[in-house]
Order: sequence, then C-alpha cells, then structure tokens
Amino acid sequence: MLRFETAGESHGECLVATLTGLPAGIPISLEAVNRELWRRQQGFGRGGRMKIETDRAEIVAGVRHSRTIGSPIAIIVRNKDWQNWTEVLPVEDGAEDKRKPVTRPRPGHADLAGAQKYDFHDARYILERASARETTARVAVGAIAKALLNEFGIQVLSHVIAVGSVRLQRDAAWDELVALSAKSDVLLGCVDAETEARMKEVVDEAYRTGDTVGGIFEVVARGLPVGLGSHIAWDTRLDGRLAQAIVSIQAVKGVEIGFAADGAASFGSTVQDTIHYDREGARFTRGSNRAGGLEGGITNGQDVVVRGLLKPISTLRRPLESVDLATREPALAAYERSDVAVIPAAGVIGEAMVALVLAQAFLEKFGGDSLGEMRRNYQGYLEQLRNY
Ligand code: EPS
Repeated sequence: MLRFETAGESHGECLVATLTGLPAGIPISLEAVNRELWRRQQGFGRGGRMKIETDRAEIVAGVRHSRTIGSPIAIIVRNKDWQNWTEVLPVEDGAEDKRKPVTRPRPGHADLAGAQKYDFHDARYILERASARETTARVAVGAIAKALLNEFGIQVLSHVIAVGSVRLQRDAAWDELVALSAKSDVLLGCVDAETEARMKEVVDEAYRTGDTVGGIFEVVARGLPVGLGSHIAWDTRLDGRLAQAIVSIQAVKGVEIGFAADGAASFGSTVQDTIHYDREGARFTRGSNRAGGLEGGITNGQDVVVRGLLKPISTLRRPLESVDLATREPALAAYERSDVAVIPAAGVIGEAMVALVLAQAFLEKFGGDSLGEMRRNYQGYLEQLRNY
C-alpha cells in the first residue's frame, strides 16, 4: 500500500514528507524532483513569498545511488523564510511579545473554524498548517510517484483552462502540455496564447483592485493500462479516489472527471464514448473520451482527465468583513501578504496528487518488492489483455 504523509508549518523550519510502499529499484533524479518544486512556484499572480523561497528537496532516506531501496522515503524542503520567524514560532516558549497572533479570521480560510475546533484564540496555529505551502511536500513525493509511473510509460501533466470567467475554448493537444511543462517562463499555464493574454488581464485587474481570482486546471494522465481501480466497492473506484485527492488541495472546491458538467446538461446518446474494434491493431477503440478515461471507477485505457475548480484565494489585500476574536467587534480580516492567483501552481499540485493516486492503484495491481518483479507482473497482465 503506497501512502504518504506531510508535516510542516508555512513559516516553520521546513516541510517534511514521507512516502512508504514503493518497490526497490526505481530511478530517482533529484533534479527532476526540484524541477517539479520549481514548477509549483511559478505563474503570474504569485505573491511575495515566492521571491523568498527557492524550494529544493533534500532526500534523507529511502534513496541510495539514485534508486529507491524499498524503505520509506523521507524528504525535507527547508523554508528560507524561517529565519524571519524564529522568534515568532519557536518550538519552546519564546518571548510572548514576539508572537504575531492572528485574531481577525479571513472568510474562506480555515482560520475561524480551525480556531474554534482546536480551542485557540490565535488563528496563527491554524493558518500555519492550512496554508498551501504544505503542497510543496506533496509535490516532492508526487515527483517520486511520477518516477514510478514513468517506468511504465505513464505521464501526468496539467494546464490551465480557466482564470476567472476567461475560459479556453478548444481542446489542448498532448504535445502542447508537454511543451508547457518544459517552459522556463510560466505565465498562466494556458496552451493558447491569446486566451492566456486575456487571463492575464483578469489577474491584472485583481492586482489593481486588491482582489484575488480563481480558475480551473486540468490534469491529464497518458499511458495508463485498462483496469486500474475497481467497480466492486465505493472506496476502490478510482474516480472517487482521484476526486478526493483533488478536492484535498487547498482552495479547490470542486472536481470534474472528464466532461462531467457538460454531460449533466446533455442527453445520454451524445455523452457516452462509443465502442469500436480495430481488427488490425487487435484492440478496442473509442469514438471520444468524454468519460475522462474512467468507467465504473476503472481506467479504460484512454487518457485520465481530471479537473480542479479553484476558488479565489481567501487572503485579500482589500480585506473582507470579519470579527475580532478577542473583542467580538467587527473588524477587517487579517492581511500579511498573499497570492492573487495560483491556478498554474494548483495544476502542478494536481499532477502530484493524481500521480500519487495512480501510483497507488498501479502498485495494488502490479505490486512487488522490486521494480523487476513489478515489470514481470505488468507484462503478464499485458499478455492477458493481448489474449483477451
Ligand atoms: C504558499 C506560501 C504562503 C502563501 C500561500 C502559499 O506564503 P506566505 O503565507 O508566507 O505568504 O503564499 O498560502 C496561501 C495561499 C494561504 O492562503 O495560506 C506556497 O508556498 O504555496
């Protein structure tokens, strides 16, 4: 069973991630992990924190001589900003007057609900962990999951299909996603330059007005075999597992598998992906991929397509109405600094989450203690499919 955990506060010493359950022998490139961390930091609309941080992974367990050794992998990403917070968030008591209590909770953030639940009168302890800074750790382990999937010809990429009300009006080709992922200058992660320019205008407006803006990212996984996940139970259905993974990303409020929203507004005759057979290639084919590569919670061999619907970030430079936790008087919500738009970064995080769920499903089906054992299991299954 592949599982991961993260720990770390946004302004603490570092972020930590562990990943357990990978077989031995998977080639790991630190450069590739760091590239993913870099991608997560990009995009027009990111805030001042990204100028402070240059996220780099330190793999401290589970990888030796550039390969996994089967034991738990542990990764650290240090927060450069920590040096500015040593007196604010010390592990031991520290000076009371150095603390930076947050008593004016931000609508939309975890501040108020978290403070009530954990019985804090300072929302700092909540926001430090609720912050999307935590996703740095997810992207680090997601890069390791991608390394496993790559060994089996599976790739996971993303792009931005909407920023505010501006939406990409065409399909994106796989090659465009590949080109996007290789770029060294990320604007808004959209494959269409004209649409991206209009997306930028929306973010510009949010900058001007002290507002924030949300959007939609799409994650596409290519190269998957038929048969990951299962229809047999609610928690084995891969669509449900992917949905949970995506909605667990900070600021994501909705998820769509394939063309779910369009499908709900259409008749069945136009929505389902018709089945055909290619005798020369001896394989089943489909007339379209509106199901997003999943039927009955099982991969059907088409691209898996998952979208995340991101609300605008809840920290606004022009703060919303709130109440001071100490006085109970009306007050404007707290503001230190924040991002204005994070949709391309959320796409990279979405890739990591999808890669982790797919790697987990892949290991359930083909798992072994070494990469070689997994390959044999996988080849045996492909043989079964060929003989079907
Ligand atoms: C983030 C770092 C944070 C925020 C953001 C994500 O840095 P700081 O709080 O120091 O500015 O920019 O977190 C939030 C969006 C949030 O609401 O907390 C990061 O590394 O992605």
